[in-house]
Amino acid sequence: MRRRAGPTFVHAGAGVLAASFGMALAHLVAALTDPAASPVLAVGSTVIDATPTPVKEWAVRHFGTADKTILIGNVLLVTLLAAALAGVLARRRLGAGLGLLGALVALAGAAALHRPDATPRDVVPSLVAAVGGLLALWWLARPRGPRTGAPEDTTAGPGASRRAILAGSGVLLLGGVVAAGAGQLIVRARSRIADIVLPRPSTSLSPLPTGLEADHPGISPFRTPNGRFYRVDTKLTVPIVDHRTWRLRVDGMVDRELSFSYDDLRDLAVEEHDITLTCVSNTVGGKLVGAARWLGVPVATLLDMAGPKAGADQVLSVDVDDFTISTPLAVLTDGRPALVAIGMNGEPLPRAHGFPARLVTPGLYGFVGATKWLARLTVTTYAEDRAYWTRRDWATDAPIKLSSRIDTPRPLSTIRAGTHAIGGVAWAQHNGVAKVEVRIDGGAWQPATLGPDAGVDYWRQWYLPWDARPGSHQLAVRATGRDGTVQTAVRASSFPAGSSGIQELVVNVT
Ligand SMILES: Nc1nc2c(c(=O)[nH]1)N[C@H]1C(S)=C(S)[C@@H](COP(=O)(O)O)O[C@H]1N2
Ligand SMILES: [Mo]
Repeated sequence: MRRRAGPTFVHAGAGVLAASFGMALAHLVAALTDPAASPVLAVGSTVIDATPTPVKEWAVRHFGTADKTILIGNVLLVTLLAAALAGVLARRRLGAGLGLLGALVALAGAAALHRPDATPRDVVPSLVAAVGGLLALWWLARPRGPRTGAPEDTTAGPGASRRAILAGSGVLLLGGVVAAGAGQLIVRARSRIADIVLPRPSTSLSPLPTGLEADHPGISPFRTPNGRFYRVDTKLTVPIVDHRTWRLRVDGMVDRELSFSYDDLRDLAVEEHDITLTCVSNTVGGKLVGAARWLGVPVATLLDMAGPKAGADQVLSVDVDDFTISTPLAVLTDGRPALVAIGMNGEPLPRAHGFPARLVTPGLYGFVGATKWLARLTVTTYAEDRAYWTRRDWATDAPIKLSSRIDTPRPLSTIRAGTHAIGGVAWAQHNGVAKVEVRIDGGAWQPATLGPDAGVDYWRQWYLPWDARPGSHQLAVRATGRDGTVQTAVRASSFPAGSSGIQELVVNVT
C-alpha cells in the first residue's frame, strides 16, 4: 500500500476525528436507549468496578464529587490517544489502523455488556460507534491519487483530493457535534420529572424554623436545598427510571413476597422526617453531608407487611442496576424512622438522589443505608449475601460518627479585625448533638450557641461570636452527643472508619 503524504499530526488528527465521530453517534443512540451504554461511560463504569478499594477512597478523598469528571476525562484521553495512534498507523497500513480502532470499540462493547444489568441491546451504541468510526477513518485515510488499476482517479489531482478530505472532515466534525448535542438534549428531556403530585403525609411536621444562616451568613443552611445536596454513588450517568413501570419488590426470607408500584407507595401511609445524610468518605471539614426533610413509607411498615422470617439479619437493598447495599435488619426495625423515601424537601426525589424511591436510614452512613434508585428489598442473612461494599471489605454496620464542621470563617482565609461569628454544623448518630465547643488559639473550650433543634437525626447549627484581633489564629471545634460522648481528635488516617476528627483551621486577621 502506498505511503500517504502529509505530516504525522494530520494522520493522528484523522484518527481522533474518526473516533470522536463514532463516539458522538454512539452517544446519540445511547441517549435514546440507555445513556449508561454510551461507550466512554461503559468503559468508565468498568474501570470504577475494577478499581481497588484504596484507590477509590483516594480518588473520592482527593477529587470528591469531581472524581467522575476526572475519570471520564481520563478514559476519553486514553481513547483519543489510541485513536490518534490508529490514524498514524493507517497512514502506512490502512488495515492496521482500522484494526486498532476496531479493537478499541470492541473493548467498549464488552464493557457495555459487562455491566450487571446489561441487555444485548446495550451493545448497539458500540456497534454504531464501530460503523461510524471505522467508515470515517477508512474514508479519511484510504490512499488517493493516481494508481495503476484505478483509472478514474487519474483525473483528480492531489489538490482535489485534499479539498475533498477537508470538506469531508468538516462534515464529520459538524455531524459529530450535532449528534452529541442532540444526545445531550434527549437525555435532558428524558430526565425531567413532571406530573407527580406528592401525597400529604399522615404525620405532618411543622415547617422547619429559620436557621442561623439568616443572621450569620456562611453557616450551612439549616435545610440543604436539593440542588446543593452532595452526591455520592458509583454511577457515571444518573439512571433514568420510568416510575410508571417501576416496581419495588420485597422478597427473600419473608412470609409474603410483595411488589409495589409507585402509586402503591404513594397511597401507603406516608411520613415526613428530618434526617441528615452523610458519607463515610467525608473528610474532616468536608462537604459530603446534607440535611433534608424526607417523605416516604417507613421501611418497618413494608417489612411488617411481608413478615420477615426468623434468622434473617440483613436487608439487602438492590438498585435498578443490581447495585447492592446491606443494612442490619435490627437497625431497620428498632423504631427509628428509616424510610423508603419518595420526596425530598417537598419535591419528588431528584434523579441524582434516587428517583423514584430510595432508602434513608437515620444514624447510618450512606453506604449501608441510603440506597438510591431502589428496586428490591431482600430480607436475608450476612452469611448468605454480600453487598457491593461488603465484598470490598467495608464494615457491615457503620453508625455515623459524632462530627462537627466550621463553615465560617473559611480555612486559610483573611478576614478583617472585629467581631465575627465562628459558625458551622455538627451531627451525630441517631442521638443528637447536645453541645458544641470552640477553641481559639489552643485556649479553653468555649461553648457555642446552638441553632434550632429538629430532632436527634438532624444536624445542629452553631455559632460563637469572636472578637478577632490582627494576626494568625487557630480555630478548632468539637461536639458532644446527647449521650455524653465527646468528639475526640481522630486523625484523618482513620479513614474509612469515618473521619470524625476534630477540625482545626487557621485564619488570618488583618
Ligand atoms: N444505588 C446506589 N445508591 C447509593 C450509592 C450508590 O453508589 N448506588 N451510594 C451510597 C452512598 S456511599 C452515599 S453516601 C449516599 C449518598 O446519597 P446522595 O447522593 O443522595 O447524597 O447514597 C448511597 N446510595
Ligand atoms: Mo457514602
